Amino acid sequence: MAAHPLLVFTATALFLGGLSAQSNLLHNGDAETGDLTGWTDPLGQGFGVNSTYVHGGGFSFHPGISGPAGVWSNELRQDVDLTPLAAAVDSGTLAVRFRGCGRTNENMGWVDAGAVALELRDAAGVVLDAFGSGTFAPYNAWQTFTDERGVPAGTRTLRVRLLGTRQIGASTDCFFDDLELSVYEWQTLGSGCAGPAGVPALALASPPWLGATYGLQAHNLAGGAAFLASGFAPQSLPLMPFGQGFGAGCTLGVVPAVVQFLPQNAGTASWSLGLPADPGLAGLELHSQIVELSAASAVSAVARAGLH
Ligand SMILES: [Ca+2]
Ligand SMILES: [Ca+2]
Repeated sequence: MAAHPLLVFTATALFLGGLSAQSNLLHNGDAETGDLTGWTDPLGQGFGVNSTYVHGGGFSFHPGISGPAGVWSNELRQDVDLTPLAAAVDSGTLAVRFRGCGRTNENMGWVDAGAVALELRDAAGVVLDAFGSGTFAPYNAWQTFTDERGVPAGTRTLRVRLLGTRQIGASTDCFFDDLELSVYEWQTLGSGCAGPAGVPALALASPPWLGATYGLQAHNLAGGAAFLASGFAPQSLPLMPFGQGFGAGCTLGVVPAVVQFLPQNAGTASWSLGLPADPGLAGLELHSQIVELSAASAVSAVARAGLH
């Protein structure tokens, strides 16, 4: 039987739940220290916490009574240093999610506008990308927001800004609570090992956030029996000695802890894993690799994804 040209494709998905094993990169994002610990007031125009309008726990952030009566702006800011993740940032494999709650109060047509912003800044302070919530509305009720985006190469600081503006009166009545900033990294690594359907590819179907479902999709499979091996450690084990038609360039890239059969549909296969919302898992690296076997054609393909 003629040997088929076989290539092993490796791909790695990396997940970073946080710096120093935290899933939330923000300090005191929920105001539950009862003060402004972790935050700064760059304008010096006043900001504090309150326990009257709270989304979770006992406190939220609130500009409140500050400055002279009339038009006034307030800001509370926190910078997160991404320097420890510079390699991932500059390889273009890091993504960030910013989420939380905000509330704009309105009285007799006067709006105390609350909004948040996320700025992705380089080492010189240049804003490379940004998210803005706009004024939280409808008024007088908590609103939730979520933003997800890739982190541009060169980003070194994530700046979170809580913004309040009043038109009249002596108190800026907008509120912020349960703010969370998280990152993950995902990437494919290595070269592929082609079977009759070409070089298999792995794509990220859903991001590996703690408390969410991490999903992968494999393409270019050849209709053989596909298995996904998952584990926490990489390796480089040549597969050719095991037979099954594996070529010389085929390696097993993960130390398997779990192996699952994956049904195929027209050359694609999906895999997913629910990740517990356990901050202790932050920084965990998960490697996954698809191995395709076919007794008839001895087709094999291997892919690897990881969670880091
Ligand atoms: Ca709170
Ligand atoms: Ca007011």
